[in-house]
Amino acid sequence: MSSAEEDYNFVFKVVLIGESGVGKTNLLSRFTRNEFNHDSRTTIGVEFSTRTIVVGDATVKAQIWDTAGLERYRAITSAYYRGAVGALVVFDITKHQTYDVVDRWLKELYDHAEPSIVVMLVGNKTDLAQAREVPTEEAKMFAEIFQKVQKQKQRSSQSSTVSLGSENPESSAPAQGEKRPCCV
Ligand SMILES: Nc1nc2c(ncn2[C@@H]2O[C@H](COP(=O)(O)OP(=O)(O)OP(=O)(O)O)[C@@H](O)[C@H]2O)c(=O)[nH]1
Ligand SMILES: [Mg+2]
Repeated sequence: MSSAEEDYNFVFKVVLIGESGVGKTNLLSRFTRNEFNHDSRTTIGVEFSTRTIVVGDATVKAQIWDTAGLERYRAITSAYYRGAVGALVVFDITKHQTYDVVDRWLKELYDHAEPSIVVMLVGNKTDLAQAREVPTEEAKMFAEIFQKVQKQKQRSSQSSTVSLGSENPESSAPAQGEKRPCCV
């Protein structure tokens, strides 16, 4: 490959989701360019940036998709969840309303993304601790409960797939010498 930036072993797609104004675009610009903008404009649709990092022996290119939080772009943005291996669900610790709707964002995510997606809940704007409306413990507890429920769901869907696949194998195989009615 031509440049160091292009020299990588894996590309991981990650999506940033959450209410408008929680700071998704700034999280991304800080991570990819170390930039912060005090009056950034609302994102229209989706944008993406990348940053290549070394993890153990592998060089990983994180391809991070920043989505618009505004409701009117929802149909466009949810189309970008497909193929993502990770998602950051972001809320603003100084605005309880942005935390109250996190479960809606999660539902939206799981409706469109792979069930195996790794999700992280991010309480942003921690520099404004004096205006905090969402206690850390509350958000932590929510994340832990959500993770447990999600794991249980995954386990039960895996076991039902196995039992569907292996259910009564004799019933689908014709007995020796027996002829099954078939199609024309
Ligand atoms: N104090 C403080 N302000 C922040 C922080 N992150 C973002 N902001 C400010 O919050 C406002 C919204 O930030 P954005 O990054 O544009 O928010 P967004 O989530 O991308 O919003 P949409 O694109 O509309 O979905 C901007 O004025 C930012 O400067 C932070 O960590 N601390
Ligand atoms: Mg934005």
